[in-house]
Amino acid sequence: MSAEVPARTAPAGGEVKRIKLYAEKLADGQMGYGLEKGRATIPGPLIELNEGDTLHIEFENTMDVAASLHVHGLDYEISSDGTKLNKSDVEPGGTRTYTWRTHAPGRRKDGTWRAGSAGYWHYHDHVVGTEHGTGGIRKGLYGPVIVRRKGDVLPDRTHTIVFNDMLINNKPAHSGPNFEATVGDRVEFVVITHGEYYHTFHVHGHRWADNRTGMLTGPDDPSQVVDNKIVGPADSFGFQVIAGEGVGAGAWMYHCHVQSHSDMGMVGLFLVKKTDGTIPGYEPHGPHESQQSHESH
Ligand SMILES: [Cu+2]
Repeated sequence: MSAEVPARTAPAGGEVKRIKLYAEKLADGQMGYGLEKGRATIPGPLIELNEGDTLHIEFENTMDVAASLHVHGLDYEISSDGTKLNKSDVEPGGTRTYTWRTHAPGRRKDGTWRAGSAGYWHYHDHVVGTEHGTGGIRKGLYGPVIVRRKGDVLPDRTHTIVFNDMLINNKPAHSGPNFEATVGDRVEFVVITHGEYYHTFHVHGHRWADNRTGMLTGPDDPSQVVDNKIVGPADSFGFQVIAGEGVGAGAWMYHCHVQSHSDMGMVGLFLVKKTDGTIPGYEPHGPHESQQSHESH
């Protein structure tokens, strides 16, 4: 159990990395990003970097409408903005390399402090439907980005939860997504909001610190500990929990806490199993397909 041995931590960055990313139409009319042709998902793949890394993304648009890639929080030149305004979108069938850079924090020559890139960020289309990508985002063209600082604690597993209009990860209302873990696992959540509404993200039985990492650095860390957070369009944050810590296994709900939104189905489950694989008091019913997760190695 990961909470009983020293946590693994992020190394220093400085690497130059390359990936391919595809924008694709999905069978149900939605749209997704994927690392391989035919494997697009909603949300798109988790992109993880360490402060100081550079990422070159060879982006291929396999769709019949122009699309793009626009990132929040990272450093990019205007040619990697991913907007029609700067002609950095990609025509149907076209490819373009977007370059994202990151940096560690440090003191400027004028004595002020420059923030580092570390954070829970996200990327999305900025072209489909309107010049703000309103149609692309609505159909699923979005995904998570994590930039870690040297020494940040690494999770066993990362899950992404996107409140997009009244849906979670573009799945039908009342159908999750659900995420599985075993008691003691160190589980990381990236929470992103898109669309027209403000929401409140709440998870049962677990809480986090309202700061960059979602974790307290020690007994004197003044960050507020919360289990509920208001989020609006294009907000993103993340945190880690030890699954079932102090509370045990169970089907723990997470949901938007705007009451009418919960009632309309903005609800999923954090399914925390005992080591024997069982979940006390939980009888699966209805659609409860578990989401793919990003396992750490
Ligand atoms: Cu809501």
